[in-house]
Amino acid sequence: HALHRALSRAVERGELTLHYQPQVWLDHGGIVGVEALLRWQHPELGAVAPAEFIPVAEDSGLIVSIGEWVLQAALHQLRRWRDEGVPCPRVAVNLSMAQFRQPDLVARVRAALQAADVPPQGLELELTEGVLLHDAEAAQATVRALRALGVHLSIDDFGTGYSSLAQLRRFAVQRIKIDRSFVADLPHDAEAEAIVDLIVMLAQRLGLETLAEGVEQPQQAQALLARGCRLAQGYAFARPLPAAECARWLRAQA
Ligand code: G
Ligand code: G
Ligand code: MN
Ligand code: NA
Repeated sequence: HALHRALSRAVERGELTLHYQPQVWLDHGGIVGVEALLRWQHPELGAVAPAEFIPVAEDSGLIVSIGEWVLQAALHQLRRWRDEGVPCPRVAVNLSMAQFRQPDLVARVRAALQAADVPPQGLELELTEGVLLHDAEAAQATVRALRALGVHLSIDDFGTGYSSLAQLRRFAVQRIKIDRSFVADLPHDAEAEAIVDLIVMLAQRLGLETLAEGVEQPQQAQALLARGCRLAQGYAFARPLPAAECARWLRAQA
């Protein structure tokens, strides 16, 4: 597979970069953190979309080494921002299933935090619902160990996967990210409203925060806040931005 061959060299050739998308409090606009999102610029292919290359990386196992690079790069960026006085409490990193299942994941995360000199509270790991389904015993142990280390955990794309409500109770994450497909149909679609209501209510009862993804319009932000969702991310606030632009955005907000 040509894409796979190209991707396998992307890290060493420095073709991967991270963009950062701010996450904000809906009520007062304060900054919660940023999500690190991979970008790949290939010399001949140009910009390859994550939707195209992440599945290739996942199927081939390359996601483990790429994900390790993402973790280190995101934490070093946060370190630089802190040194420069850029206000950013936390960076969120997407963790794929294969990474989550590495036996030495917790040690790797601890080492990456130490290498970047970032406290565990400065890192959030975004898990997918699939992570919770597979080998529930081992997954619970990993989640507990990560929490004990002090990193924040969230469930990404919530509502699109197959996890049951019972799984949420067993896994000690702090936050649910409401998938943008539900947010897209707010505020006037009764079914989308019902689903968002259900997720927010469930989260509140379990003591979890909710963050809405893909908020593009102020009316969506208002509808979410009215329904008890306090955190958001989306084009209404900022697109995923190159580090320098994100730093300017963060400074301007503070
Ligand atoms: O960045 P959007 O712009 O297109 O990202 C598309 C998809 O790629 C999202 O589902 C996102 O979770 C995933 N993605 C982006 N960056 C990373 C990453 O560093 N690791 C993993 N595993 N997935 C990522
Ligand atoms: O990891 P996750 O699946 O949450 O990835 C976030 C994805 O959502 C990225 O592809 C990012 O570019 C995209 N995204 C971020 N904000 C918006 C938005 O307001 N609208 C839409 N349609 N996509 C968004
Ligand atoms: Mn994500
Ligand atoms: Na998502």
